[in-house]
Amino acid sequence: MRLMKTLLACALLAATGSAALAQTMKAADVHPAGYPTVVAVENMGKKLDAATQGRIKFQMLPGSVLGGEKEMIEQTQVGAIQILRTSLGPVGPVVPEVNVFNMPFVFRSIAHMRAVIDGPIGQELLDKLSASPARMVGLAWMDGGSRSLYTKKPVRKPDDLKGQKIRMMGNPLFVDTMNAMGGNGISMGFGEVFTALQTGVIDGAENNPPSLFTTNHFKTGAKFYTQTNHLIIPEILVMSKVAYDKLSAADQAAVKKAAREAQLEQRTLWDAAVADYSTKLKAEGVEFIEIDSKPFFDATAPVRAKYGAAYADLIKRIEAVR
Ligand code: GTR
Repeated sequence: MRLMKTLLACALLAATGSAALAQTMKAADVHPAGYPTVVAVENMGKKLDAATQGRIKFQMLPGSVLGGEKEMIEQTQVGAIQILRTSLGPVGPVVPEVNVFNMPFVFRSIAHMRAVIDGPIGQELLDKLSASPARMVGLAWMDGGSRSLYTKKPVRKPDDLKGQKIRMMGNPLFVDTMNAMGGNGISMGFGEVFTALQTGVIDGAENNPPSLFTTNHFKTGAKFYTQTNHLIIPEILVMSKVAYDKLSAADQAAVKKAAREAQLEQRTLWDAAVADYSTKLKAEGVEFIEIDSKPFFDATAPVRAKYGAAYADLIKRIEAVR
């Protein structure tokens, strides 16, 4: 009887103990509800809730409610956001080691990028981010497709970009990329692009079909979508180190497992979204201009030389991935 009572007391203590450690994590994304990254992270939260008996839950905050990516990265670093899905682009200025994936034409194709992020190099880069002083833990990669130019005047070759101000994500590497491609790169947050296009502060931008559609940027007259595919940048899912360090080893492992599953689930959602939004963009009158991207590849060689020097061996390994 006494033993029973002691066991019961222990069980009760364990239950209240774990309840006290329960964390509702703010999960943030610039994209709206329903976007592939948002859905995959929501599903990850549901799985974690079940796997940890409610110790870990996600509160999804989509649609830039907590700011642009630069601001959200800062909030994640200090622990105000616990889970962040962001493009790797704006992470580059904080963790320079990841810039290798941000270089123009570093991946031959989306299939090549996927093979790299799914394999040892992908894991190495997540680990480098986690080991950096940035106070973020790299959990998983997601697909951001490939980025192409959209402008108000058709562009077919680097010369057509002369004098055109093109919005790029906040990272000097991208401004250099656009300048090398023939235009004038302007660094700006995602949330400012619509008004900047509308008022003529910029003449164009670059992104994948789901982002071009959901932001309505094409409604500003930027309806020539030139298939340059100059940047294939993976998205990254990170956790604030502040939150991660509070978890037990078992819960940390559960988070990493669920994140890896989210990486693969998002890919399926992504492929469907690209097909769906490309059809919708065409129906809205967006002209997809097929081009030979070689002149843009050649024009950006100095950017790869400048930024790639620091990762020469890694780039050779990336190229060797089939
Ligand atoms: C999207 C990406 C976002 C954001 C945006 C941008 O493709 O998913 O994370 O980086 O591009 O251009 O700022």
